[in-house]
Amino acid sequence: MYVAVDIGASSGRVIVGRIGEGVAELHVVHRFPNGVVEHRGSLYWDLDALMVQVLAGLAAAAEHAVAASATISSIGIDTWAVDYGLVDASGRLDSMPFSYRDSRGPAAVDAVHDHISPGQLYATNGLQHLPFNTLYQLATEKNLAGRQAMLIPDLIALKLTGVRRSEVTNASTTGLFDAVAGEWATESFQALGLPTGLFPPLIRPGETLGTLLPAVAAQTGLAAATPVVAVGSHDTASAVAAVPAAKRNFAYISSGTWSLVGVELHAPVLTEASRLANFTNERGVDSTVRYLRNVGGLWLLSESMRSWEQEAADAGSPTQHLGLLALLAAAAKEPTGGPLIDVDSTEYIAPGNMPERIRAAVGATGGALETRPAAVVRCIVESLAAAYARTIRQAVELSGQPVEVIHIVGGGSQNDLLCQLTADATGLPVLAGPVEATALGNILIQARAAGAAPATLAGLRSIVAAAYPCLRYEPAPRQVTDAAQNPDSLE
Ligand code: ADP
Ligand code: LRH
Repeated sequence: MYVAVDIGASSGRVIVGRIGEGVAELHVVHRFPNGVVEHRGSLYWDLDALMVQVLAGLAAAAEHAVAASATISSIGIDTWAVDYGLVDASGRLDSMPFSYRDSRGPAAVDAVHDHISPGQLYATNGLQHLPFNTLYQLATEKNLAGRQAMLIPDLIALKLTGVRRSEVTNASTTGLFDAVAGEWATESFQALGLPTGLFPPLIRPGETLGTLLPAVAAQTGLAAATPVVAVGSHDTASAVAAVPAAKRNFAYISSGTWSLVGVELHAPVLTEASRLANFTNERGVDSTVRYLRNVGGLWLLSESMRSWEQEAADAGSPTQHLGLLALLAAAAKEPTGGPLIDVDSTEYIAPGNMPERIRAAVGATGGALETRPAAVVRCIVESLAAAYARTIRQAVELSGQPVEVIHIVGGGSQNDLLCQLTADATGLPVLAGPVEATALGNILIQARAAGAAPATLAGLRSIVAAAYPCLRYEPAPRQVTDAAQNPDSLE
């Protein structure tokens, strides 16, 4: 049995998995919420609280294994990208890690670009410009002397094993990684005045990081010799590894807090057109390139729900708000063709008052959006589907990779309305699921490292396809003139 620690920006889980021929059995042993915490006007992740949950999850995994008369072969860790903590020589954290939703990254963008232009940066790192990319956050640090920067999954791994490494798929989201060489971009560190040893050395998915510290083993009931294996520690890299694609010509959407929309390539696309379209070349498992865009995600919906819940609580009727499924059902009954927003806009990154911001954005383009939650949810979901379609079309044009089918994985794959509207907007079939693709990708890489799963990504994906049949959404028939301009495959 393998254990996946998988923490997204809105929730985390610890999952135990068993892999066999055509078998990928998952058992969620621990689930917990995640979210930014505000402290003196800044936004952070409460790593101590997350570690409490990770340890509780590992203890639950140990109990599960005992009950099943099995042993835990290894542990893999993945989380959201970009963010890091600074540790001193003893491994102690300076402060809670900042969240990418904090305003400090955007504030440092111009200063970084004074040292390296956006064009120079893209030529090396091939990374989508997001104002919260690690390099902008690092530019705000006052004291890096004697400190090492550790990305969140690497930080959790450090706390479990005492070993410091930087997993390569997540390193590729820092802006300080060479997309062609697959190594740290030493010259970028130098140009920005950052110590070249700021991050620990790289480790690749499938390599063993270390074994549990005795204290961790004692606290969780796991064996002290249990290895922690590097997986695609960037959650999106693990999710893409587990996309159950049967053929080469697919696009994927990892749909959760964010939507990561793109194709898999074997070499980065570093053209000016790609930079201007703001596509990223993140590193995937097995040195693949995740050629994608970070498109706005279901954060727009969860954050809107948080506002409505708050409003209901303030009005003294905390139960008078609709839950997710009821909201989506109500939104499905709303008419098509209402106002759309640009879900990619950076104005939605920060928390707070989401429905008002959405209505203001619609208003700013001359439209009007009702305050009814169903209308707002319809606007969000339809805008997401439109952005998915636009992004896939661009990915095909910029990379030359044809697309015949779209796989949606992650929490958003359960959203019927989103899946159907995506099929309609793209004119392509959508295959939805699995929900827990990220944990599956995490576990499959561990199983392969143990010699218990196929060597190729295609082989790993065929296990997922056999174990988790997708739900298929066909695009609504288009009018004849429209259909003629939208052939079955995008090439
Ligand atoms: P992350 O890993 O980024 O935290 P997830 O992949 O867990 O995100 O996806 C979370 C999102 O999935 C939620 O914001 C919600 O919109 C959606 N979701 C979760 N459960 C369901 C469901 N039963 N039906 C439709 N959507 C769902
Ligand atoms: C998704 C994700 C995404 C990043 C964002 C910060 O969870 O890792 O790939 O762009 O979080």
